[in-house]
Amino acid sequence: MFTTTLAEMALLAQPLEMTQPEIFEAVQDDVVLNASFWANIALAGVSILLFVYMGRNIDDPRAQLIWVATLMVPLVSIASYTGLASGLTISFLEMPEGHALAGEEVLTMWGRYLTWTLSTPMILLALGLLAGTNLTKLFTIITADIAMCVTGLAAALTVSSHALRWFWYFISCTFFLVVLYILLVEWPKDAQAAGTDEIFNLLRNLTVVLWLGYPIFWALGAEGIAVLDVAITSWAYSFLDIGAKYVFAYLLLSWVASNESIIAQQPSIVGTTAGPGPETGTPADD
Ligand code: RET
Repeated sequence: MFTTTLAEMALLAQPLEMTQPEIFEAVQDDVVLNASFWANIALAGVSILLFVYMGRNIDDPRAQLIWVATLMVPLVSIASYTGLASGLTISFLEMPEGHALAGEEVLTMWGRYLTWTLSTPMILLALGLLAGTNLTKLFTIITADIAMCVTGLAAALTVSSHALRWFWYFISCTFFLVVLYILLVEWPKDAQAAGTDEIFNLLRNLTVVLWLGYPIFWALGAEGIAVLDVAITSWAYSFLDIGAKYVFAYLLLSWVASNESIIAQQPSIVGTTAGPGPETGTPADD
């Protein structure tokens, strides 16, 4: 009897399962959606070449680490958008009862959330190194950020319960608050001590404003309350990506390439203090 039930379930589930070539075809048929992927593939390709060129003379190991982390951003991006354009990291999911599109199959670009777990830590690593922060804050922000992306992925993939989709979203937002706290409260102090506050504050503002856009578009898009369609949401993410990744990386790398000595003077990252360590010979107060 149990086997019959499973067989029946499999039969019921069949019409919802689309093959990868079918998803690829659906993406190709939606010209606006497809363009949102290819525009980013092209931009990521140009950025990789440009960033390699911009970093060619950076010698200091710490400045090189910022450069490598920054370069990883378009590298992850090109992989991410190739996954979407090929249909590999897209699924059609039937939304649960209570959702605005309940019972309908909604195109879910889950590959985005997956690859953000790789690209966003690189952005934060580069920013943290620029601010001259310590290992504790770097570890905290990066783990909170990865948790934000993974729970965001869970929010997008949960189809058993509408309430649980939003519960995952809420958990993800809580991790996002940790990220925002370090960006807005902790790192500005570190950057001031490191003498990198001007460029840090510019990049921090760009990051905070654009990153806030992601949960907003998630909530408004087909995965959330569905007031925006899938192609518009995809373009919104693609535009946010252009600013949060390529513009951010370009500004950071051009500053690092011409201010390498400031980065080189910062204390070692392996430690738990942001200020100068005992090895710097800082005189005692007394
Ligand atoms: C989600 C939905 C759940 C709640 C929150 C989100 C935040 C996402 C962010 C993404 C940033 C992405 C970037 C990508 C660059 O490659 C997952 C949308 C808070 C902040 C900058």
